[in-house]
Amino acid sequence: MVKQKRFETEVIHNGYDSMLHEGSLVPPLFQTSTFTFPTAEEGEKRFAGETEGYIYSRLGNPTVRVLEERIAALEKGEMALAFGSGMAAVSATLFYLTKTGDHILCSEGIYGCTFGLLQLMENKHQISHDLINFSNEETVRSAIQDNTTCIYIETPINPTMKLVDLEMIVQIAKEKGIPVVVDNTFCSPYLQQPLTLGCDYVIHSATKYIGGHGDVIAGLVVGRKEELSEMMMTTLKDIGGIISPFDAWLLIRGLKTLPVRLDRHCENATKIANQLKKHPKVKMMYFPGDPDFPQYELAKRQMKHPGGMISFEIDGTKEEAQQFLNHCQLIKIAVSLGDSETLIQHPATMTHAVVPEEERIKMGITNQLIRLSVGLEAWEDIWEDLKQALDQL
Ligand code: LCS
Repeated sequence: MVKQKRFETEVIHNGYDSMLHEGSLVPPLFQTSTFTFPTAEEGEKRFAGETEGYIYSRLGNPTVRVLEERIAALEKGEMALAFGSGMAAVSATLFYLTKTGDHILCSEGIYGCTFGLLQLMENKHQISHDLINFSNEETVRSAIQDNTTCIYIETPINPTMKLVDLEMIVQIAKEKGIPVVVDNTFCSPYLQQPLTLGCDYVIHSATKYIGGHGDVIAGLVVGRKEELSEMMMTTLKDIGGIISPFDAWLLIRGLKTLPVRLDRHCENATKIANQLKKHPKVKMMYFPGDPDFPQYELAKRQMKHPGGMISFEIDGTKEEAQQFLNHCQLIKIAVSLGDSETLIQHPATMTHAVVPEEERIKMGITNQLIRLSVGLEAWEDIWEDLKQALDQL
C-alpha cells in the first residue's frame, strides 16, 4: 500500500500517475459522454460488472475519478462521489438515507436551499425533520425519535457561524446507531475532517473553497465504500446529478492550492475581524477565531484555523444594512463564498430568504445580519472598503 503523504502534498499528487497518461503532468480531461467497447462480449462483461472499465460518463469518468480519489484521501474516507452541485450531493445523500415515514434531525441553522429540500421531503414524501440546537446533550438525546435515520449537521453553520461539537454528537449517534452527515463546506478538509471524529458522511459544496475561483458549481460526498458504492448505483446514477468532466478538471486544479489559499483567507479574516469588532456601527460579530466568540475553545479544538467567513450585525435597520452593502466598492455584493474576491451578502433577503421569518429569527438570522466571505486581496484594502462603507451609516 502506498503511504499517504502530508495534506499539502496529497492535494497535488494523490490519485494520479502521469506515467499511465503519456507523462501528462496534469490529469487529462476526458471530455466524452461514452466509452467504446472492443467487442460486444466485453460490453456485456462491463455491464455485468465482470471486468473493470468505463461505460458511460454518468456511471463514471476517469477525470472525475481522479477528483473523487483525491478528495476521499483528503477527508480520510474510503470513497467519494462527485455531483453537479452541492445541492445534488445533499439531496442524493438525504434520499439515500431515508424513506417515507423517516425522520431527520438537523442543526438549527442550515443553508437556505437545504432547508427548502427538507420542506420538500416532508411535504411530498412524508420524511419529517426537526431543527434543533445541538449545543446541549440532553436536547439532542430527547429529540431523537424511533424513526430518526439521519443526523444532519453544518458546522460552522451558514451564516451564523455557530459550531456543533462533533465528538459529542458522534457519541450519542453511535449509541443509537444513527449515521451522522456533516456539511463541511465552510471548512474544507484542510480545516476540519469530520470522518476522523467518527462521522459517517461528509458533504461539500465544492463550488466554494475547494474550487476556490468562482467558476464551478459542484458537490462532493465522502464516506465508506459500502454505502457510497450503493449511492453511486442509485441516487447518483439514477437521479443523475453528475458533475461534468470539465468541472471535475477545474476542481482538481483548484484543490492544488487549497491549503495555501485557506491560510491566507484565515489570516485576512482574523485581521478584518479584529478591526470590525472595534467599529462603533458593528453591534455583534460572529467569527470562530475571536477570543470572545462563545465557542472559541471548541473552534480551537475542532478546526485547524478559524476559517474565512465572518458574520456581523450592524447597528441599524434592514434598509441601512442594504445601504451599507451598496456603499462597498471593492467588495462585491454576491452570494457564494470561498472565492479570491471578497463577497458580501444579506442572508435574510438572499441566501436564507426562503426560510420563514419566525424560523429565520430562531436561527439567529436577523435583518441586520451581514455575511462576509473574506477574499485573498490585501487585507488593508478590504478593511478600508468596509470602513468607508460603515462610516457612511
Ligand atoms: N451547503 C452549504 C453550507 C452551502 O453554503 C451551500 C451553498 C450548499 C450546501 C449548496 O451548494 P451549491 O449547490 O450551491 O454548490 N451556499 C451558498 C451560499 O451561502 N451562497 O450562495 C450559495
